[in-house]
Formats: sequence, C-alpha cells, structure tokens
Amino acid sequence: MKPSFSRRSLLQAAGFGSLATGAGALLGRTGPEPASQAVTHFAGHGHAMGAVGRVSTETFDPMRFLRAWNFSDLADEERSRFYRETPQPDGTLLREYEIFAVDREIEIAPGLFFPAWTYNGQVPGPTLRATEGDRIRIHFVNQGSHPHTLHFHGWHPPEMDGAMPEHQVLPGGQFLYEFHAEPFGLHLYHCHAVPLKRHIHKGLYGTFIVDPRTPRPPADEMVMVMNGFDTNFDADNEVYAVNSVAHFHMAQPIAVPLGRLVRIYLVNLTEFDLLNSFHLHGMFFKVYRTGTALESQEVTDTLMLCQGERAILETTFRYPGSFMFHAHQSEFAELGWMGLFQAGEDGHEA
Ligand SMILES: [Cu+2]
Repeated sequence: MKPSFSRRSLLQAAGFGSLATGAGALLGRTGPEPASQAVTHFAGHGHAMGAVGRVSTETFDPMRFLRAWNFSDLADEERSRFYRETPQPDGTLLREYEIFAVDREIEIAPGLFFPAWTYNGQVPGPTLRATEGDRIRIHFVNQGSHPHTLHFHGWHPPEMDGAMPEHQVLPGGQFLYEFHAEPFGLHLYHCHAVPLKRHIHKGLYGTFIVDPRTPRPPADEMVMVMNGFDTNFDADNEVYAVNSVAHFHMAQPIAVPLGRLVRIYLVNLTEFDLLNSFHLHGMFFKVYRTGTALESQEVTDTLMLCQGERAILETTFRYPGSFMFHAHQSEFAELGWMGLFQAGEDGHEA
C-alpha cells in the first residue's frame, strides 16, 4: 500500500526540525508505527531548520569527502590499493584507479537510509583528479546487482564511452577504461546503463577534475556535488544535499580561511529536477563554467546548473563569521540542501 503523504511531510517525519526517529518507520525498516500516524505526530514542526541528531560518519564523512581526491583520505597503504601514479617519459603521469560498483545502504539524514548503488561504497563516488595530458586507466569491477558502466565527460574514443548497450558491464564483470585527461576543467563521471535516470539517482556518479598544466593559483579547494534522493521511489526527490547528507554542514560548518582564496568545484547530479542552484550569502564569487577557461565569465551570488553542468567558483571571505550557502530553490534548501561556511583566521589547514 502506498502511503499518502507529501514529500514535505515525509521529511518532517524524518527528523527535519523535529524528531529523527520517524524515518525508519516510514521506510518500513523498523517499528510498528504506520506512516500516516508518524506524519500526524510531527505535523507543525516544519518551521525549525535542519535535522535533529547526527548521521554516522564512519563509512562516509562529508567533511573528509570535501577535500579528498585520488583517495587522499586513505592511509598510504590502503590508498595504493585504489590509486597509483607512474611518471611517464614525457613528464605526464599514468594514473591508475580501482573502481568498483557495489550496492550499499547509505545514511542521507539522521536515521534515514537510502538503498544506494555506489562507486567504492560511497555517494558521490571518489573524486578523481589529474593534470591535462595525463593517462587515466581505470580497472572497473561490477560487484553490484545490476549492469553498470563508467561514463566520463571529456575527450575519449567511442569504445571508452560506457554508454552503448554493448558497453554494459554485467554483475561480476569488469572493464578497463583508458583515455587521456583532457580538456582541463571540471568534469564528471556517472553510470550510463539504462534506465539512465535510475542508475544516476541511485548514486552512481562522481567528480573528475582535470587541472591545467600551469596550475590554478593556490586556494583552499573543495568538491560539492549537488544531489537528491527519491526515498519512496515516486520519481521525485524527498531529500536534497551537497555531498549526500542533508543539512550536514548546518551542524558542522566548513571552516574557510579569512582573506585567502577559496575554490569550490561544484557539480550538479540531481535527478528528476530540471535545475539545481548554489547561492552564497553576504558575498559574491567568480564563476568558471565547466572550468575550461582560466578567465571567469561571471561574478554573482547565485548560480543555476542543469544536470551534468558544473562550474568552478572562487571567492575570498572578507568578514569573519558564519555564511550560509544553499540552493535558491527554497524547497530544496529546506529539504536538506543548505549549509554554513565558518570564516576565520585559521580556516582549513591544507
Ligand atoms: Cu548503473
């Protein structure tokens, strides 16, 4: 029987501005309480902001994900299992990755679990980062329950595209993707098995950064993937976030350095909604669309992106204190896509 409640009431029941304990019951995971009753319980708490309680950061820590690429969040020995780089005679690097698809339940709000399909057990998948001209070699193993692929945005030959029926890697199968990292810019990868929207929204996507040969100026850098989750499978998202965990950075603000350059690699992988957006309070940022130029095209405080679109944002915090960032679709913000920067003298220790 399909419970009759709106996606707004689901989130209220799931702990947004009220209690965290209703989510399990709504998803049929735990507890005998019927969904309709849970909604009634929590009605009227919709004006508070953010979630109550904390998600477990044991398997996925959004704070670490922000500033991790090429598995830099892992200890050296563990890291070498997933990532190796080998200098080439021409000065470029061969970068080799071990990427696997695996089904995993992930916590997207306190007590709210989503049956995801993941790359390497996390959503978004690991951020891959190279310099223009490097050789990328990815050993992909499908340990999941459905056919999957890796489809990269960037230059590559057709057999590396991961988009045609014959490219599908069946459960238990594997494939070696190999191509040069170009052009420089901010790109992405995702599964391109059909139905595409299902494979993307289940969590099979990640960020692919290609640095120009002459690097961008030093900055405190971070990756933000705008995403959403359809928790009751009605082709509409009930939860929104950057980097999967709703309201995470409301409770744990992102420390940024005062007076120094901050660079955000922003990617939109939201399914079902035509657009997503990023809005920053109290200041403006430069926009480098797709990251493929070194000159910014725009200075704004609100940026709108379609799925697959991405942009590098640069700014410098002028004043100490808290600055909110969120989707300027107010509904997305209230359903989890909202966070805080905390600007201070120390900022982030890079
Ligand atoms: Cu897939």
